[in-house]
Amino acid sequence: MPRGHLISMSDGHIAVWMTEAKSKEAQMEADASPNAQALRRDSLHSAPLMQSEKEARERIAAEALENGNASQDEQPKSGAESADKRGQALRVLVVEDDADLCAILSEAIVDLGYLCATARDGLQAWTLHQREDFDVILSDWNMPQLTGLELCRRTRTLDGKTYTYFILMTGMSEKKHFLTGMDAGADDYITKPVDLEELEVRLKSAARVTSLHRELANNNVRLRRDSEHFFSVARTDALTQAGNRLRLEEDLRAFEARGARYGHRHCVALIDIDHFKNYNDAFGHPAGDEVLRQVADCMRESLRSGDQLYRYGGEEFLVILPEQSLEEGALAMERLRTSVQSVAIAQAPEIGGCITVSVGVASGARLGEASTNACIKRADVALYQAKKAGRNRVETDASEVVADDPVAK
Ligand code: GH3
Ligand code: MG
Ligand code: MG
Ligand code: MG
Repeated sequence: MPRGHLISMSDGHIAVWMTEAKSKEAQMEADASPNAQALRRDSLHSAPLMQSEKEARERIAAEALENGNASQDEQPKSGAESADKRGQALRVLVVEDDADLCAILSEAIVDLGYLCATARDGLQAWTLHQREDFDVILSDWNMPQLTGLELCRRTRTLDGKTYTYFILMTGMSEKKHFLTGMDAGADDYITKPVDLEELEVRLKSAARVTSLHRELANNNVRLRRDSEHFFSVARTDALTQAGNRLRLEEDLRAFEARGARYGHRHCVALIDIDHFKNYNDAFGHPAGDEVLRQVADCMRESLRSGDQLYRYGGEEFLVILPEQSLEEGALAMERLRTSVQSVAIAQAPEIGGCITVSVGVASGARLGEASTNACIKRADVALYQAKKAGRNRVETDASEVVADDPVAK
C-alpha cells in the first residue's frame, strides 16, 4: 500500500504525497508496461497515484490503523542531500499523462528521499501547484488541456517568496525546443526516455537552487524588517518615545501638502513644562527625565488616535491635530493641560503645587506662508502669552482671531 499525504483536488480526485509504495498489483501492472521496461531499475516500484478520494482515504486510514499511528503525518526518509536548508524534503510534482511513466518517476523520486505528488495533465497540475506551491515541477511537454510549456509560463507568475524549479521533459531532442522551454521560464530539461541517474542529478541541482532562493528571500525579509526598524528609531525620541524633529519636519510637510491640495486643515500646539529648571534643580536631572517620560505618556493618552506628539526640544513638546479648527484644537489642549496637572507630580518646594504645562495653539500653514515652520512660530507666540499670563494655561494664536473677525477687518 502506498503511504503518504493526501492532497484533495477540486475535481473529486486526490493526489498522494508518496513516501513509500508497495502495491504489488500496481507494481506488476507497471512492470509490464513498455515504459517500465525501458526505465526499470531494481529499486523501483510503482503505484496508482491519482485515485478516487474515497478509495485513497480508505487506504490511508486502513494503513494508519495497521501501523497504530496516522500515516498522513509520516515524513519520508530524507537524507541530507534530499533535504533543503529548512531540513525539509524537496516537494516535487510530477506532471505526466502517461500513467506508467508517471508512476515510475514518482517512485524513483520517493526512493531518492523526496516528497512527490503527481498530476496527469497540465491543468490539474496548475490547480494543485497554486495551492501547494511545489519546490520542483517535473513536467511532460505534450499533454492534454495545458501543455508543459504553458504550465511553466503560469508557474513563473507565482514566483515570489518561494521559487519553483521547473524541469521540462520531452521526447523532442532538437535544441530549438529546449530554447523555447528556457524562454518560457524552465530551469532545466530532460529528454525521454528518462535516465534516472540524470534525473537524480537534476533534482540535486533543483534542491540547491530552491534552497538558495529561500535563503535569499528570508534575508530580504530580514533586511526590510531591519530597515523599517531603523527608519522608525531614527525618527523617535529615545527618552519619551515621542516623534523627534526629523519626523516632525516630514509630517508637517506632508500635512501642509495635503492642506494645499485637498483643503484639509490642521492645528499645531506647542507645550512647555512650567518651571522645569526648578524641578531639575530640586530633584536632580534623572528625576527630571522621569517627569519628561511621565508627562509624555500622559499627553499621549489624552490625545485622539490621529493626533501626533513630538518632542520639540528640552522640555517642549509639539502636537499636530489633524482636521481640527483653532477652537477645537484649543479645547483638546485644555483637556491635555488638565490631565498633566491631574498626574499631580510635586513641583520644587519654592514653586509649590504640581507639574503643569503651558500651551500655545495655532492653525496650520496659511495661504501665502512661505515656510512650513511659520505655524510653529505663531504657536510659539501664543505659548509666550500663556507663560506671561501666569503659566498652566492654553492660549490661541491671536493674529488668527483678528484675521477671521469681520468686524476687525
Ligand atoms: P518656564 O516655565 O519659563 O518654561 O521655565 P523653565 O524652567 O521650564 O524653563 P527654562 O528654559 O529656564 O529651563 C528649561 C529646563 O529644562 C532646563 C533644562 O535643564 C531642562 N531640561 C531640558 N531638557 C531636559 C532633559 O532632557 N532632561 C532633564 N532632566 N531636564 C531637561
Ligand atoms: Mg505527453
Ligand atoms: Mg522651554
Ligand atoms: Mg519650561
